[in-house]
Amino acid sequence: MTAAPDMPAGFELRSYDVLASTNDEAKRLAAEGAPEGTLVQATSQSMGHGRQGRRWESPAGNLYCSLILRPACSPGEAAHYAFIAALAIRDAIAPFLNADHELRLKWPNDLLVDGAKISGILLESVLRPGGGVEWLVIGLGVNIVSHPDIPDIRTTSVHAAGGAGISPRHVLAAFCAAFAVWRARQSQFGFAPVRRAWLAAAQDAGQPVRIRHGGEDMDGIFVDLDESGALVLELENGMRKRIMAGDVFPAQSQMAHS
Ligand code: BT5
Repeated sequence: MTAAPDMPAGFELRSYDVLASTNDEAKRLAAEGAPEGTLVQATSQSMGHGRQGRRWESPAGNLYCSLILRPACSPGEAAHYAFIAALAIRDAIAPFLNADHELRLKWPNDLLVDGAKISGILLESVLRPGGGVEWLVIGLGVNIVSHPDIPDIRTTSVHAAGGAGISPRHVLAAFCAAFAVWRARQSQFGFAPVRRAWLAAAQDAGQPVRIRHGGEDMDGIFVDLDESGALVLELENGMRKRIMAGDVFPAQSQMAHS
């Protein structure tokens, strides 16, 4: 394996052996004033987490990292960073996968290879008293050498999909480079190019899906991603509903959470 690459300009890496959660450490550092571009990476996590306190399995060998940003934006615009991060992870790992694998983006925050989860993203932010974003932490979990056995969901890793020999540090450096490119596009042209690229790679776009949120299910066609990052669901009666949070399942599938 080649030497660990440096991070691109604008990113400052802090590496740890074991952390409870890189997001928790990044939030602590952000509250203490750590600058934009700080990256917190751990070899493994003892209490890695996803949305709603779900557990993120975090054995050594995979990528666990959190990026601190201080964007001058509204909370609504901050949500765009989940899509920018997903595209950047896609760009970072896609060149290493065998061509016969299909890498898709799942609303709002997952990456799937042939339908199996390879990565999850967790955005956490704190607002200023005036309402703007004080800081934003983007947590990335990418399965590189291993993937957990989890009842009801399929998982995979970069190695399982053909990318042997790639280290977490290589994936992180590639992520940072791609993230900078997508962020520059967004600041120049707004959310439109990110939205278009994300939709073109989205799992289940244009398909019948079931959305599960807060114990309730809603069925419809996944017709769009709107300017705020909401999934637009067309119901049977033709009405369109904006979904801000929840889990998406293909219609008529075995439905566990994602
Ligand atoms: C996510 O949550 O997918 C976001 C995960 C973010 C993890 C990163 S790691 C670095 C940083 N520090 C943290 O503490 N977190 C972030 P969600 O959509 O809620 O999905 C969680 C679900 O994914 C779990 O309930 C499992 O079903 C599944 N899962 C857990 N570990 C997994 C893994 N390693 N690979 C694939 N799926 C996993």
